Amino acid sequence: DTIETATGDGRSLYGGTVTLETTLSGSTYQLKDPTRGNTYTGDAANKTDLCIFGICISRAPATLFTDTDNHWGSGATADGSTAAVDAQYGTDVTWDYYKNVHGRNGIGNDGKGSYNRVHYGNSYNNAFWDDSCFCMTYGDGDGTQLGPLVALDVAGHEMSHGVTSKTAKLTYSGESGGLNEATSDIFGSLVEFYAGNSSDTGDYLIGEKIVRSGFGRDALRYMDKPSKDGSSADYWSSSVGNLDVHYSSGVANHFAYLLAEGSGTKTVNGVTYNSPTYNGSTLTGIGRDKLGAIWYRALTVYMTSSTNYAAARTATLNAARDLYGTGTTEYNAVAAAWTAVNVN
Ligand code: ASN
Ligand code: ZN
Ligand code: CA
Repeated sequence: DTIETATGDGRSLYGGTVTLETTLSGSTYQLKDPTRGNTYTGDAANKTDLCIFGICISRAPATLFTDTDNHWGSGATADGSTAAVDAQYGTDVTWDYYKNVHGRNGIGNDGKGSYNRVHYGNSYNNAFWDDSCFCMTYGDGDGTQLGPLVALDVAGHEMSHGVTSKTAKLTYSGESGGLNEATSDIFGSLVEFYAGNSSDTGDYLIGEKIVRSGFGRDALRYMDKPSKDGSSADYWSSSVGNLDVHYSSGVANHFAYLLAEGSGTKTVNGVTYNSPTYNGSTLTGIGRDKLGAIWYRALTVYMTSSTNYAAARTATLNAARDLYGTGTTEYNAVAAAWTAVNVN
């Protein structure tokens, strides 16, 4: 069969109708993007992996989605691939974000794509990155607490775990684990802003599109005030490394929000935030683009597997020095935002 690149479209769950670059193999379209390293999306068919300590006895499949008309997802040509449209679109946008904003060519900066598996398990309320398959996996949610976990910020979060795995390799426990998680929340959110999708606008909430009424709040996590989730830390303390990594991440998520947007009350894309500081200081933000540039350079140049919060302060200050110079507004804002989350 002849293989060529085609342009199709998909009706997504959360992002409206989106453009998808696909592969035409003979007369069959595949949900595989030759313009982004052949990143593809497959069906896990409600199966699960059987793994112990990273060794897998069996794996859920990733059966490549195919279509006859290159119009994917629900609607007139319903083909069961709706969640797949969101996952493929999410990793497309994340690919573009890293390439166009940070000059990074794919997760490993080698031009190679990864893959998504959707419909993992039954009523599975999670999504995850897995180093052993180098892939992203998404549950459909139980429909009560969560819907399909394929929104932009979730896809950006999971794919960013791959970037961390290829760069700083932050160990997934203790303070470094919190920094690993925060890296995924920060870039997942910056991806959402970058997408500029009017159906899923950028915000500092994580998972706002996937939560359902049974979840009891309007997002999984809140970067302006992480403790709004009932578990995350707003500020560093000597015990923060004992928390689950999705809660110790709060300190860095809060830092990132404060660095970009500043303290106090602010409305962005219709969402109002109110971000406190440890020392009562008033901060002025330097914007999302500079947050992204500083965090990306810190992650890829200065952080290591054992970076803790004190070392993250140094890493981001080094990055700000490289990018903007010592004593600049940006450099001073990094220092002030860490101090405002009690990292000194
Ligand atoms: N959704 C979670 C995450 O990506 C899965 C996990 O607990 N690792 O962080
Ligand atoms: Zn994560
Ligand atoms: Ca979000």
